Amino acid sequence: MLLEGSIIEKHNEQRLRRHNLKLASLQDEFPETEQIIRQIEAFQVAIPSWALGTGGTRFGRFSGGGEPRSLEEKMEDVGLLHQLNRASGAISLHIPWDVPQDPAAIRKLAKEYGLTFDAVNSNTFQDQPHQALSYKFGSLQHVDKAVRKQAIDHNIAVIKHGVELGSKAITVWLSDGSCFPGQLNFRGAFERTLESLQEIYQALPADWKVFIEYKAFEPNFYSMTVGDWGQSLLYASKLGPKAYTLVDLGHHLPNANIEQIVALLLMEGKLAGFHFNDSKYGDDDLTVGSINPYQLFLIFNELVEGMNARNMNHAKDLGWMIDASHNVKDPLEDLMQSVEAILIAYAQALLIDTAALKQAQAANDVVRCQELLQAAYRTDLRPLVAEARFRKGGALEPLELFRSEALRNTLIKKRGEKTVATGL
Ligand code: PSV
Ligand code: MN
Ligand code: MN
Repeated sequence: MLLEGSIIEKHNEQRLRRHNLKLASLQDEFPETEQIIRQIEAFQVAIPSWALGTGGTRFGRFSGGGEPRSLEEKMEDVGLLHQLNRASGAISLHIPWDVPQDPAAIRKLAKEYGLTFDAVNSNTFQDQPHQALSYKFGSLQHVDKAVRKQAIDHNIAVIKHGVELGSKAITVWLSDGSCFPGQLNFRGAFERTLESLQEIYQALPADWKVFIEYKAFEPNFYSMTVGDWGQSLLYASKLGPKAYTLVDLGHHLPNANIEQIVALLLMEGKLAGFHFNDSKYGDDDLTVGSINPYQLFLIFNELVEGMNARNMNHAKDLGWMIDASHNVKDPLEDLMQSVEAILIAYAQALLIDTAALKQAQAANDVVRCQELLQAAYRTDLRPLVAEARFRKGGALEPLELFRSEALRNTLIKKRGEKTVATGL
């Protein structure tokens, strides 16, 4: 562990009086605070292994130093995050960026850090150095059966890696599609992709799920073979009960009503979970809640309402993950901000007076509906999130502690100024 427990205790002692005052004021106003704190305590958000280094863009990459050089160091980073916020107890691996050489040792390390392995991700959007056939014109959709087989085999190998680590799902994101009209027969591409996915589906262990992630554009700019939730849901429905649709918030066309998509996928029992991030234009992968926190809150409103209606376990029945990374922030600080934004939105959604909202909806009282939502959204629930963290041994102000202890410098000293994490 990079951080001694006593440092967190000291940090908390210095802030406890102020924190308790803010908490008491919320407890005074809202009888449901205790219940909300407990629900936040149970909630964990998985960290993608590829967000621990500076993301970069296709124009350049500016490392901040001390980036993890191996899977073990990525786990060390997530372990540190989890120690600080007690809400990042899972890591999601991307193969082949994170191939575990010694699974037993990796599992042992995860245990030491208190981490579990979230969904594993396959990668058929890049050609790897020793790969026989190219994915330039697609992978699971490819017109050449041999390329499809190579991509299918890769996905099956990813499942095997996941089994060794205790993951329970594979996320398939395909860059397949076309860049120009006429390049692709849409129906043919769909059918070939479905057939390939069926083979991957057959390889799933009994207790596994496959998450089909859609994306409107990039790297293909005319059509994407899994371009929207309709297409993903078609694949998931045709595949069977172990297949679900994964929503990455940045993968929609501008102004899409993501909360409505989420509500309907949940209603159909086909929502896999999330890749949380935020965006202004496209797949910007910006820090969660940095551009449009109200949308995030509205999504959580649908989630809480829908999961309650279906008697679902908020913490366990969906996949909660971040997919954000970029060029200008310290990746660990950025992830702390993202996790915090998710927990705040969740807490605010839990605060909504749902009985009153139902009544107002039934009475077509549109003004009251808006007032009820915004009353929750405009309440500062940060003390509840901090309290949940505190009760689990985390820091009241994780970001502040990360800075005051100069933890990035510790990482730089350990790993070097010019390290590059494997990934995009
Ligand atoms: C694609 O844009 C994506 O969102 C998928 O989840 C990939 O696995 C990930 O980003 C790769 O960076
Ligand atoms: Mn994603
Ligand atoms: Mn993306």
